[in-house]
Amino acid sequence: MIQEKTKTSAEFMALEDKYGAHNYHPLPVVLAKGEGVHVWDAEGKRYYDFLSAYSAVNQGHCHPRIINALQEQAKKLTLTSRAFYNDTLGPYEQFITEFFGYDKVLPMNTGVEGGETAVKLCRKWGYEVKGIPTNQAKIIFVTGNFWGRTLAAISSSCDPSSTKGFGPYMPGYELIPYDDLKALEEAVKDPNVAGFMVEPIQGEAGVVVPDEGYLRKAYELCKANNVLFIADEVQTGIARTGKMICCDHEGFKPDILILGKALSGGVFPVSAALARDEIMLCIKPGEHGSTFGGNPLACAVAMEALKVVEDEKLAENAEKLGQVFRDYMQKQLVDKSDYVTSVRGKGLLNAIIIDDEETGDVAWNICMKLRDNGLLAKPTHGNIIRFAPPLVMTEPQLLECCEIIEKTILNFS
Ligand code: IF1
Repeated sequence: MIQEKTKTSAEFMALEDKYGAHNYHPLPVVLAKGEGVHVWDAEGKRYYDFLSAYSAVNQGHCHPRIINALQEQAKKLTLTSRAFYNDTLGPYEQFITEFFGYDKVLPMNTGVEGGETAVKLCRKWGYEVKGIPTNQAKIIFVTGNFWGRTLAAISSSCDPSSTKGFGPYMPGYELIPYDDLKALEEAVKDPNVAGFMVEPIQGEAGVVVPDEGYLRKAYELCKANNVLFIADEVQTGIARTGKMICCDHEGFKPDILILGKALSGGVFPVSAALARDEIMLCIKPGEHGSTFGGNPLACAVAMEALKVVEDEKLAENAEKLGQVFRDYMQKQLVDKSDYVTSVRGKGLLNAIIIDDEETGDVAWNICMKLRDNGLLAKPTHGNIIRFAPPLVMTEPQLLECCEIIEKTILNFS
């Protein structure tokens, strides 16, 4: 049998262009292998991964313990559907609810399904517990939010690239500015408001960090007005910002916690909505779910992925290395480069802001040069470059990456 010649990166990109929907504009690099903080392209060139699949690979690519959990479970039972019980879902539900301190979990697959679950739980609670008149429930979102691509998710977006051409939109949503307690204080006075859904740090918007205390005060305003505080921790959760969930920085527990991405270490789509019984039991048998939600493979992978985060102290590492990263960027780039106006973030969710009003593609070209220099990152919203490496990175590796970023930008023209 003639050995098929391995394709070049160009050939792989051509295949995607010819046979795949054009719903992305990827950086031109074709990845073929991942291990820990590194990925390799089709020609065998190694890179540091500074995107971590948008914070889904916090535990590092192909973590051996998580891969092993996947392989072992895959040999036994992968999917039963929820038509029957199975021997992994209950132990997983006990594990994850004890891990995060909630009564119950509703297991789903993608982050946006976690968000949809939270919206449905919140509305149902609004009618059955708060006593909002039928179909009058409102949920408050903030400008700059991003929680996925479904029609329910984009209905809360104010970004034309998410909304244009997909109307009509879901009713019952209200938008207020992010990091604006006055606006929230006004909005929650409406007796028909059932919930407030917010990202503790806005990822897609460009790693927008609210003022210290905003989240805690927002939570207190919700509490005082019998409104559910819903934390979308799909991107900020699972140790990314230096705590297990980002709300831990301000010492309160969201009424509904949405997790996804690194809940599986990037090995399998696993998401979850966690809540206390008063909220969770508003959804009755047959009112919500999904074919793959809580499947045995997902349960085995997610349990091991969470154990890895705890055993390897990834939150502590993210807290420590995040400070090193921001200090380095401030000293070597913000203070020295005409291109970089600021650095911001928490833990290992950070971004630098590129001053490129005139061209609009400086950030992209910097990312192309970073790729040439062996580090992968991608801009968001034009002039913001997000830097989010796997949380298993060591300090020497981080410093090596800081030098790559510094050299690339200081030599950029
Ligand atoms: C893409 C963005 C990041 C999320 C938050 C829910 C979801 C996401 C805070 C939905 C998903 C992903 C989507 C992915 C790229 C990535 C992304 F650029 F799109 F916005 F991270 F910032 N809540 N974010 O960030 O989770 O359904 O995707 O599993 O669509 O390209 P999902």
